[in-house]
Amino acid sequence: MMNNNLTILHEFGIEDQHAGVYCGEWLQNQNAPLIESVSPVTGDTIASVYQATKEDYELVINKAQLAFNIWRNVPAPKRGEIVRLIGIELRKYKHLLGQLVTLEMGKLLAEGEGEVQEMIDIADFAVGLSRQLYGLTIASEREKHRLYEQWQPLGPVGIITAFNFPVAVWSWNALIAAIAGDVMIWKPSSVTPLTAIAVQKIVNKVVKEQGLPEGIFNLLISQGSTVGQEMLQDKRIPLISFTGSIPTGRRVAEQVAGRLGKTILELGGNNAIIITENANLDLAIRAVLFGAVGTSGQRCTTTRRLIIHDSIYDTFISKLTAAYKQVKIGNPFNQDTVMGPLVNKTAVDDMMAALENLKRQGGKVLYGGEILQGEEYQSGCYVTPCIAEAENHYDIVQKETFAPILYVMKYASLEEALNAHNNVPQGLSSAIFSSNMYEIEHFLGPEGSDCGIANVNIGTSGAEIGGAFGGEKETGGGRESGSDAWKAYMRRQTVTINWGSSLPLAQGITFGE
Ligand code: UN1
Repeated sequence: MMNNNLTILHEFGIEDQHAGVYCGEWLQNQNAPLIESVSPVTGDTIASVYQATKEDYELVINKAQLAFNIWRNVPAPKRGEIVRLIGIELRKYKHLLGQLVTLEMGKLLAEGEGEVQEMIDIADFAVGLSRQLYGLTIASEREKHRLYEQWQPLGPVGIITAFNFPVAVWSWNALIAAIAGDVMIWKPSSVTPLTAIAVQKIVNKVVKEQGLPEGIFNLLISQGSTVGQEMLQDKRIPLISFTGSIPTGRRVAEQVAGRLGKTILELGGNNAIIITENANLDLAIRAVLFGAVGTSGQRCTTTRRLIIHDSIYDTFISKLTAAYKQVKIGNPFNQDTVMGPLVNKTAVDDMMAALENLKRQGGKVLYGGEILQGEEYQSGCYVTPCIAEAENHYDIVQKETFAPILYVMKYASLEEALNAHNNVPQGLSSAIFSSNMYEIEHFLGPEGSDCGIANVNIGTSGAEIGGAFGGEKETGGGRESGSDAWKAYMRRQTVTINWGSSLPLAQGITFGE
C-alpha cells in the first residue's frame, strides 16, 4: 500500500478492518465475513470491511423508523439547512474524497473530484428545493370547498448504488430524500465500501454537531443478496431506489412490486451518437472520446454505439482512431492520464468475452481491446479502449458491456439511423451531431430518440444535476436528481376541505335527500 493511501484512510478514520454498518453507531459483527476493498490502480487491498448481518439489518430499520418519526416533523427548510451544512462539509473534503474514489474505483482524479462536485451541486439544489416542495391549488367544483394537494414525507428509503458513481448517486437520492423528510438506508456496491464509509463519516459529523436524531442516514454494507433481499421485501421501506444492471433491476422491480412498494430504477444504457453529414467533426470526435473512453467506459451514460453517415464514415473513423491512439492509459492519479483501469479483473474478463462474442457474430475490431501488461499495469485491470465495427442487431451490441467498447456502424438515411438508434432494449442517453435543423428537430421529435436524455452537439455522458436523470424501456423509467424527481421521494396527498354548512357531493350526485 502506498503511503498516500494510508493518509487518505487516516483522514477519514478508516481502519484496516472497518465496521460496515452504521445506524447512529458503527456496528461490527466479528463473525460476519470481511469484504476486501481492492484498488484497481495497483491491485493492492486497501482495507477490509465487516459485512452486515440479518440482525444488523433489523437494528438499522428500527433506528430508521424511530428517526423518521422525528425527522418528518422537522420543517422542510430546516431539513434543507442540514443539507446545506452537509454541502459545506463536502466542499472541505472534495479533494480527499475524490482521491478515495479514484483509489477504490479507478476513475481519473479529476473525475473523482468531479463526482464530489456533483454531490455539492445536488446539495445546493436540494437546499433550494427545501423551500419549493410546491403542491397545486385546484379549483373545486363545489361551493365553499377548497381543493389542493400537498406532499408528505414517505418513510425510510432504501438506496442501492453501483460502483461506477460510488458517492454521487447516493447524494442524488439521499440529499433530495433528506429535504423530503425521509430517512435513508444505503446499501452501496460491495466493490466500493470505503468511499461509502467516508461519506457516512462526513455526514455523521453534521448530524452529531447539529444534535439530530440517530438513524436519519444509515449504511449497510454487504456482499451478495442476503441483506439486499431483506430490504426489497420489507414493507417498512416504501421506496427502493436502485442503480445497477438490468438483470438485477428486474429482480428488484419484481420483488418490490410484489409487495406493491415503489421503486426508482436507473438501470443500463446502450447510448448512441448519430453523426450526420452536417456534423462538426472535430467537436464530435472530442465528444465521442469523452463519452466512450471517459471513466473507462463505465458510466451508464457511456457512448456505446456510433451511427455515422456513410459519406463521412471513413474520415470519421480514421480521425477517431488517431484520437484513440493518443489516449494515455495508466495510473488515474497522474495528471496526464486519460484512461485509468477498469474496476476489477471481472470487468476485464467481461470485456474480453464481449469482444470474442462480437467476432463470432461477424464484427471486426478496428482498434484496441487488449489487456495491458507491465509494471504500471500490474493490477491486471488496464486495457486499451476498443473501436469495433458491428451491426446493430448483434446480441452483443444489444447488451450493455461495462467497458470501453465502441460499436460503429453506417447509415444512409436519417430514418435508418433513428431506427438503429432506438432498436435496442435500453433507453437512457442519446445524442446527435448536426448543424441541420431538420435533422436535429427530427431527432428531438416524437419519432426521434426514445431515450430519457437527448443531446444535440454534446455527447451522451456528463449530465448536469439540474435535469431529471434516467431513461425508458429496460433502463427502468426512474428519474433521479433534478427537475421534479423529488416527487418520487414523497407521497402526494389530495386534500378537500368543506368550509360551508351543506354537504354537496362531487359530480352533483344527490344521495338520500
Ligand atoms: C451513472 O453512470 O450511473 O451523466 C451516472 C453522467 C453522470 C452520471 C452518470 N453525471 O455521465
